[in-house]
Amino acid sequence: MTDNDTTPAIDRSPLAGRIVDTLIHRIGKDERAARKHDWLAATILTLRDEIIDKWMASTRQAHAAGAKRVYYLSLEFLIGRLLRDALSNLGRNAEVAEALASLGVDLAEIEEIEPDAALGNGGLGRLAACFMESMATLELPAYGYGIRYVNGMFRQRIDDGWQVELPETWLAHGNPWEFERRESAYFIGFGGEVTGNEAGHVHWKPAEAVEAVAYDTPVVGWRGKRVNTLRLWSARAFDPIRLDAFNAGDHIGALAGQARAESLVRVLYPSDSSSAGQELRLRQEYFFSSASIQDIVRRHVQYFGDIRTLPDKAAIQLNDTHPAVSVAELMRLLIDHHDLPFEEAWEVTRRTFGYTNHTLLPEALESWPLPLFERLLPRHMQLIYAINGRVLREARKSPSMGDHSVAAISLIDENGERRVRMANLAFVASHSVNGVAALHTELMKQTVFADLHRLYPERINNKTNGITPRRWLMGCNPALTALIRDAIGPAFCDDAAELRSLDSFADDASFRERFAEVKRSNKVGLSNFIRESTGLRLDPDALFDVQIKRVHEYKRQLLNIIETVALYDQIRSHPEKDWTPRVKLFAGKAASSYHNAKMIIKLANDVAKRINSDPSVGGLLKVAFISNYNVSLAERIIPAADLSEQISTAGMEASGTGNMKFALNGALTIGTLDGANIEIKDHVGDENIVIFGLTADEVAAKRAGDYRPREIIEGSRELSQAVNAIASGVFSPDDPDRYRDLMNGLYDRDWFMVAADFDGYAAAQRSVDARWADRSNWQASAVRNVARVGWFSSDRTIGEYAREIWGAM
Ligand code: 26W
Repeated sequence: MTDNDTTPAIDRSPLAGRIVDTLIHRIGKDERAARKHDWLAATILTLRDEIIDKWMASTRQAHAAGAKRVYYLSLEFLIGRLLRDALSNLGRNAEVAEALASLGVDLAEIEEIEPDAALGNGGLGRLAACFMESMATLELPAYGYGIRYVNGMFRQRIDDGWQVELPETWLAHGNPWEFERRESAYFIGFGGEVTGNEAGHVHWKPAEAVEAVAYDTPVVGWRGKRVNTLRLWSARAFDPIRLDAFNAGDHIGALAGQARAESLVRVLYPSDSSSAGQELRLRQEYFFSSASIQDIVRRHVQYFGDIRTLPDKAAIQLNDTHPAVSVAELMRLLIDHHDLPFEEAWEVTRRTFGYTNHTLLPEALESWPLPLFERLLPRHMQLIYAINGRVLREARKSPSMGDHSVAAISLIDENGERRVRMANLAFVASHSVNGVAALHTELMKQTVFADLHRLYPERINNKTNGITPRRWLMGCNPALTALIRDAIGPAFCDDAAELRSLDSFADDASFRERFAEVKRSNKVGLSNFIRESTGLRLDPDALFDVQIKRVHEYKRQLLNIIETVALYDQIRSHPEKDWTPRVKLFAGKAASSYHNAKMIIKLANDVAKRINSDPSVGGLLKVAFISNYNVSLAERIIPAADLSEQISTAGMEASGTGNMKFALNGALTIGTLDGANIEIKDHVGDENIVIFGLTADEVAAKRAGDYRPREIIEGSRELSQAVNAIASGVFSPDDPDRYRDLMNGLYDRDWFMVAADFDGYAAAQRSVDARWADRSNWQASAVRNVARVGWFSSDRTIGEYAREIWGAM
């Protein structure tokens, strides 16, 4: 920071004056003592003061209009950093940068130290964040509800190639964006017993309870037209300290209640491999569901008086089944607190809820052991039995429902240990059940929800995911945004479909030239970042081939790594050939209890180490694993990508949203016919995407038949050499057997069909090399990708939800 004594206060803009005022009076520092974090906080607080007026106006407007409100319930909100988004949505970027510069502060530098709000795992959480921004942009009165995790998603460090999980301390410097709402607090009970009186009134007397306290963060829509609220719940004990125990000398035990309450909001998805972990997860789900439903009901009654009109004035969307217990909670409030008869309560509930499914993976379909559920939520268990009775009676009336179908529809899984099926609960209690891409929605109908779909054929619908172009183009790629604006004007900033006008520029050599320059400078920026953080030097003229996402076997990072090994082998055997210089970039976290995913991370690092230090491949191939993948890292990497890896086993990726972000930033996709890749192909055209591999039907047929991966591996020279090299320790000389099991998994079972798709993938990669050689053609395809993926804006998606599910537009 500069020596401020020489800056005459008189030259300061009013905005600069306000920032300094905030620094002094709210942070308690003067300009000399202020450090970057203080300037960041002062800037955010100053901006927040301005946002508050719009925020209140938005609330008043919705109230005056008697508008229907949308409630988006999600256990994850991966919102990342907020300052840049807020500044650009308010159109205040230049002004704030100037004010800060006059104070000797660099806006870009303080933006860079804002911590990522990493309150999510991956796609589902980031989708919730994009949706929040689009709902504000489309001026829908909407609230997001979730948990204010103190630590959120773990921070990933790579130690000698291994993933190490560290707590993310995003709140360490406080959170200037949020408002604590001490007045919005709710009682959340657990356990205890249920009694009934002669009048038929049921009473639940919980054995323990915590208080849910709201923290509100403003969400600013594009052009600041509307500001919505993201309301995250924290937990506190009713008795922060038991004085009797404390005075008796039990100083730790006296604080146990508070510690217990806080454990509820400590981390995102504590490992669910132990039953203690499982119970905590169910407690989290009920905690935030109950607080949110109580809040929604309170607001409705306050504004509209009669709880029976709830469905006309509120739409509640369940982001996957994590908040599905909300269904039983609303039923409980309607019946036990508002005296509605069961049938009427059920009608209100069904008209209010919608459910979005995000995965068909059986291990990700939530179900709770019945004894656990009953012990923790005895009243909700009764209501679930009652709902189940009603649904099963209805099912039995339908002639097409045999015993098998009725059992599949039941909310209780009776196979083995009895469990409560949350997806079935969410399905029967919603008027709309949607998938997140066309293929995914079809597969929902054919597989997990086949019987429910026959009983309620109108219910399942598709809403293909989208991404907000404010963050994923204008925010992360200002150079490309400026170039597009020069070419086609600013209309695309308000309507991403307008990007279409860029299409003809694909044929304009001078535009392609400038487009290529933007990409190159983004690649230089990323290379510098990687050099600073890992020491690795990259050639910005090489093809940047990128796979960044959660590490999971179905996403097949392993396919990419094995192909990298095969390519390495070929370059070494034929150094004389005209190889395309490539950089393979990986980033992603593995769930802490997911052994194979962690081995895949280690393998990527081992392969990188060997290849990067082998002089015989020269500069032709480099591999990097970048640690701690999060939203901010994605914003840095995506604008610099040439090739986007979307190579999941067909039928397994519900949609993918990274695929959309890359295409919007001018990367070509190499991918399978899975999730939204299929729709991206339809939009960009077959000639502007590289598709390979089995289709979802073919995968299903192979799994049902006799798939023999060993024969396939042995039949492919390239594949068997790569797999054998990995299995025999070529990349792990310090522990030659390290990858034995991982590779044997491919020989013996290969559930994710890496072997079946390998040759197709390798051939597709060589066709990428050939395309890359014709650089102007490549650039033309890249431009067409940008021009043709405007449809994947989350504004389009939210418009569809609002009209077709929420009745709110
Ligand atoms: C056990 C609970 C559980 C299960 C799965 C928690 C979290 C998950 C995933 C992380 C859910 C998820 O992120 N799904 C992704 O949702 C995106 C948004 O719809 C899709 O684009 C991705 O294909 C899907 O994997």
